[in-house]
Amino acid sequence: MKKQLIYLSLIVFAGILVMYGCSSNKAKVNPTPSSPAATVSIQNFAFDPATVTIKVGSSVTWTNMDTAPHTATDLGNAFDSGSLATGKTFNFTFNAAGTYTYHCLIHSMMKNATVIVTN
Ligand SMILES: [Cu+2]
Repeated sequence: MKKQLIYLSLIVFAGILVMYGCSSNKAKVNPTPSSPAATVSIQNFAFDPATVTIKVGSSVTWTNMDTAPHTATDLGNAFDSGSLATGKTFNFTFNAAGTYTYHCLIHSMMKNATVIVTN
């Protein structure tokens, strides 16, 4: 009986670990509905909004509103705006679903921005 209890608690513990592992990846999923297209302002050394959700085949347009140059660079190399001067825009169309995490190559604190592309 005691052995069964130990097995049971091990199984529950493993289950919690698995659930935690899965949810930690998906915790950042934005519950807002997917948009046909999205715009992101780069302002005050931040991407605003930091997360956008779009449908496959839609595009995101970034606009640099700062006086400093910025980039929008995907960590998985799906897209890279290159250096955007003040007022410049970059547009990218996402043809594959997934979560794209991007950052600014010039400013290391501008990180963890995401584009979520849904089917
Ligand atoms: Cu920057």
